[in-house]
Amino acid sequence: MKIERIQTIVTCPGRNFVTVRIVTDEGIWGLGDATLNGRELAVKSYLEDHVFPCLIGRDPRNIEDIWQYLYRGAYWRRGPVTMTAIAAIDMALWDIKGKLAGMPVYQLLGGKSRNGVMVYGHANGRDHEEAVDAVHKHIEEGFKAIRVQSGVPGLAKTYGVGKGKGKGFYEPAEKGLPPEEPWDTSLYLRHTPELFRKVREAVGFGPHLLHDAHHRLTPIEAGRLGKDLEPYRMFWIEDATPAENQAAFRLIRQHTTIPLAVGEIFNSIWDCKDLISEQLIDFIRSTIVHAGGITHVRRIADFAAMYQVRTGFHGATDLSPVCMAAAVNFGLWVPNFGIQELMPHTPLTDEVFPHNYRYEDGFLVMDEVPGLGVEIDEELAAKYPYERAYLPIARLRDGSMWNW
Ligand code: CS2
Ligand code: MG
Repeated sequence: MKIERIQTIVTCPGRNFVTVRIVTDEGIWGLGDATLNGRELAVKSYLEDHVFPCLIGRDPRNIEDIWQYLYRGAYWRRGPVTMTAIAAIDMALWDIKGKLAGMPVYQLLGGKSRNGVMVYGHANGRDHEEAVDAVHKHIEEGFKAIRVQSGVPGLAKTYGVGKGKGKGFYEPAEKGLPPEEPWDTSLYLRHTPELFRKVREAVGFGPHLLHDAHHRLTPIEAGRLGKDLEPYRMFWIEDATPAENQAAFRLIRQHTTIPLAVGEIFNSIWDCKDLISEQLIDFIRSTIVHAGGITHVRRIADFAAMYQVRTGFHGATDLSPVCMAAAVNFGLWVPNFGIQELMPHTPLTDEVFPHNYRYEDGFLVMDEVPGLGVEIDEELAAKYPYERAYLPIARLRDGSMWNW
């Protein structure tokens, strides 16, 4: 069997997605997600101009060899563009292998360890009251775990909070050039514990509550936030501080027992080796599309399992339904599963990417379908061409760049 044709499909049904389709000489095809928010076209070029020519004619069943060929053979290793490109090829090859074997990818990984993957939804509000309303709505919809973000009084706009009222579709990336938003850590640290006091008061201690600090705190500020949120029994605090310096988490651990989650911007096991082996985190969020595909994330998960660190995959709107299908397959199998993020795609996106996974009472479930269980409607996708869009940038009142 040989790889006969490979293409990228770029579409923007509300937000940009880059998808890879690999077709074999026996007509079996596989899909992979290659979407890197705000840098989509860089991955497209990396694939088309450098990777595709090297894969034509190769045996798609040799997933591991192709992974090593693209990682070691590139000479230049790691990084978000490279590892997203490798991830897209890897996902498509697992999709093909599942179809060849006539079974879902989770069966190839080792079968089901659970019947569904528990997800957390996004409850956000422009103020605490709206956020509490959004939490209630998620509970009504069966969510067992809810991430809560709210506007911060005194800040015009806060990351993670949509323009609309509470629940509904929120897209962090904005069309045009990167929006620059004011940030003030002291306001945020003053109001966030108050938010969770109100949420627990309103809904009790049943639901799991999560919060994303979006890399906006220094290690000691993160330690303080953790201490202040301890009474509210958080499931996790996410991206409390940037993790380039993995040792920074030692300081946070010294001050709080709140579970820590990190890794949505990680691209390889090297980004989290120390965080995991020193027990500095409790959940690893590096996900299939940005960390080298199923083949590499399986290594990260297996390594994490040795330290009782569980998976908490990133699942925001910029991870396409192709990545979500791969994540659900992975989540059904992985022994040290923790939780899966679920930010709803728009109905149009779901139409462009028909998929088998579905939400049921707080979980994502899927049927026994060969491969990843996702497709792309190329005709519909072609109606929505790429539109330049970027994630927001934070600046302090004095104009300094923040986002450490
Ligand atoms: C966020 C995302 O969902 C999350 O945890 O951190 O909104 C994230 O900022 C975007 O997915 C980045 O592309
Ligand atoms: Mg996040």
